[in-house]
Amino acid sequence: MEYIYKNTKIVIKKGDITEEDTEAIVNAANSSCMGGGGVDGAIHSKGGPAILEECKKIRQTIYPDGLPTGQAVITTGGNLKAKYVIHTVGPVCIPSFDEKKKKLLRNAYWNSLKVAKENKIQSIAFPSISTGAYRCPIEEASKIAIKTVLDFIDKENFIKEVRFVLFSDRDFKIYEKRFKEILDEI
Ligand code: AR6
Repeated sequence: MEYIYKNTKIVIKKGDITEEDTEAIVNAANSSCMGGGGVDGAIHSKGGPAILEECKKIRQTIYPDGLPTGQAVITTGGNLKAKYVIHTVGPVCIPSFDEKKKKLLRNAYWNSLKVAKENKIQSIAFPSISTGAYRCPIEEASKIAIKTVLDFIDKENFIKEVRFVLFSDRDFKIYEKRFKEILDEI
């Protein structure tokens, strides 16, 4: 589904984020920033070694102890269609998804958008951060994802398009339902 929110096109779709042609795609990374499984593994594998090279430089310079949860950094997109990858780290929701974790998930979306803005990026695609290996419940995480993006647009109306790219039918349907509910509340 598509919706225009204050000049920004919001798209909710099912797909593989590594195929997206937005200027940037977001990676649900871990704090090592050196790759992993899930969407992270897919991005590094399709994007090629140039992404890891830049991640290593980031680790050697600004984040020697790793990328803190909720922060975001940018690298090349390597061989991907997207010119950039914005790497962020969501919270781990085992054993619980408490208020602190919710704030960290919000920060992951917010800081990814902030990095996009700083780099004058006009379009961005997000996966469902933290709802895979990090086990945050997607019913609640989807609400945080969508609300944070709308809040950022309210504050910093800068971006032409934001896509939420969901890997399964189930996740796609949850996001679509959540988005409609949020729009009804506005
Ligand atoms: N395109 C879009 N979404 C995808 C793709 C893809 N190609 N592949 C998986 N997903 P996860 P997390 C979905 O586990 O929970 C990694 O090992 C997936 O179905 O990738 O934030 C990192 O290195 C799920 O809905 O990320 C970290 O160690 C969503 O992406 C850790 O996992 C997120 O699942 C991060 O865990």
